[in-house]
Amino acid sequence: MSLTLHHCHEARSMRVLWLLHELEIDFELKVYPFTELHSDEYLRVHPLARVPALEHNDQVLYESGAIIQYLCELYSPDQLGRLPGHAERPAWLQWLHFAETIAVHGASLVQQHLVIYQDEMRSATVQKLERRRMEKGLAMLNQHLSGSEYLLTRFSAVDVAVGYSIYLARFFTDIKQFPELQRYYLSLASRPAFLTSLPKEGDSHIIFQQDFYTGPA
Ligand SMILES: N[C@@H](CCC(=O)N[C@@H](CS)C(=O)NCC(=O)O)C(=O)O
Repeated sequence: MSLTLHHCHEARSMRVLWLLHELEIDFELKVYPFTELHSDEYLRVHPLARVPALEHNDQVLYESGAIIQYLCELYSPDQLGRLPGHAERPAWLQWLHFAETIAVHGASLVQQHLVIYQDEMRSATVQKLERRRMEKGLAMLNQHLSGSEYLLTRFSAVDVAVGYSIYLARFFTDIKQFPELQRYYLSLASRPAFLTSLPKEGDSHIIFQQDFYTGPA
């Protein structure tokens, strides 16, 4: 069995890295600088030169949600996954994909704050819109989590998918305004597998050089 994850620190591939650590299976990790994905070699793995990409034997997958579902079905159908027929299967699928509803706004804010570095090219309107739409998603999560430890009845891979999206959102909004969500995130962020998926002290090529990026009010 050969399993290789292509990863950039703090990017969506962190979801897959975190999940692989939760699964406690052997894999090879290839880490790239975020700005250096466009080599001919990597374009042969992922035609859009993005991360994550997962190679499993002769199979290549490059959507984090699909990769999470694939890995759960192979390695943890009953613990981290929920198979068809399980009462929580519809909710499991919904949260898995809801993770991207939050993350797309985070990714847009990364572009606004970190990728576009000429001030005159940034848009205060786009920043406000993206942050507010992201916060609406976080508020909905906050409500859902009231009195619940996890998104489903027990920890599963959808907590990994959504947990990464909250990790990303924290750079652009103060999650203290969502107390249930903050409690949930802090609990996820203390898991050994999450901590192992973070960049290590001194790692270069991290995306976030600051703890918080302030935008227009
Ligand atoms: N929906 C995809 C999004 C993948 C994606 O856009 N990844 C970003 C990092 S978070 C990327 O590789 N960006 C590099 C680029 O766009 O050049 C997923 O969830 O895997």
